[in-house]
Amino acid sequence: MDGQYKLLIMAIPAQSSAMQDPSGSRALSAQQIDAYHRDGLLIIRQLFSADELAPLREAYRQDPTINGHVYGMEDSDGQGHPFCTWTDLGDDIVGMIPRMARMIAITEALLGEPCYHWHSKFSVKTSSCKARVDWHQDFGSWYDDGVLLPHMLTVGIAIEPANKANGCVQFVPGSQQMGRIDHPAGANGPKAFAARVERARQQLGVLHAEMDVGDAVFFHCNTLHGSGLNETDTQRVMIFSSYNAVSNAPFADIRGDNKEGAYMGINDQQRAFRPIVELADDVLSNRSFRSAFSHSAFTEPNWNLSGDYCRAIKLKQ
Ligand SMILES: O=C(O)CCC(=O)C(=O)O
Repeated sequence: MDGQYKLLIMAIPAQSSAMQDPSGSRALSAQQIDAYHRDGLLIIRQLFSADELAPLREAYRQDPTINGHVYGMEDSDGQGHPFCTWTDLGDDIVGMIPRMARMIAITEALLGEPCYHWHSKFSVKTSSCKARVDWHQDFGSWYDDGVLLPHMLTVGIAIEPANKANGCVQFVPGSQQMGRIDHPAGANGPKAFAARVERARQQLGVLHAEMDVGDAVFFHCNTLHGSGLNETDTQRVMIFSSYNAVSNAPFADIRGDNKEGAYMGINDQQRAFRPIVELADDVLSNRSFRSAFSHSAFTEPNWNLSGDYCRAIKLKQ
């Protein structure tokens, strides 16, 4: 299955014209935008330089609990995959990255319209982490937040190198064309879902998104993805920032019971449209931030969920 797929990875080098002039569709070539719509993902090499991310890497190494806010998302084997989530964007590095011009310009070029911030998270595989991220589509749960259209995407940024051995993210390219799949629920749900994912993997192939520090992958909210175990003694540290189209803000009357996403503890106000205050692309290189992550309000996960849907669990520190 693996490796059947030959993705033409579009790369723009650091300090390319896209970053110097990150406005609208000029951020990407037409070929890159076409590739995203075909594959449901687009990898941009060196969207951030290692120097820009160095203070964040250092802060994470000093405090991998992120001020005590890391929790586990339980996988299908009952293991906790470390996450730490935020929706409000402040003036520390993690609050600034999602607002930087290059992030917004590329997101809007791919969505084809203005965007706002949905949420961001650290997603980490420590060397001791025995968890995987089970295959899923993000829209599987976001749909139940009351959004009408899958006009949403996520940017995954490698803060530390991500490779096959330490559990880089895996994608089924083109799977966004399947539309939203029913996620595990009810008696036959998990079996049918697993069979459908397996069919998709066989037919469309799997891409391991190996990334160096500063590389980024933009992916559609219906693109199937997940990740395996970290078999190394390195840390796989990534930030995922998700965006919704401004025109696609949730409607209360179509809101469902988002059991799959409830564990993150994000409320309706935090999902509603809030204008994004865009920042210049030099805020990291100019060190205009107050701290790496000490000035962000992280969400408090929902600890008390029961049933066979995603759960937040405490991690051993
Ligand atoms: O960190 C990973 O491996 C995947 C994270 C993910 O799938 C998600 O946050 O939706």
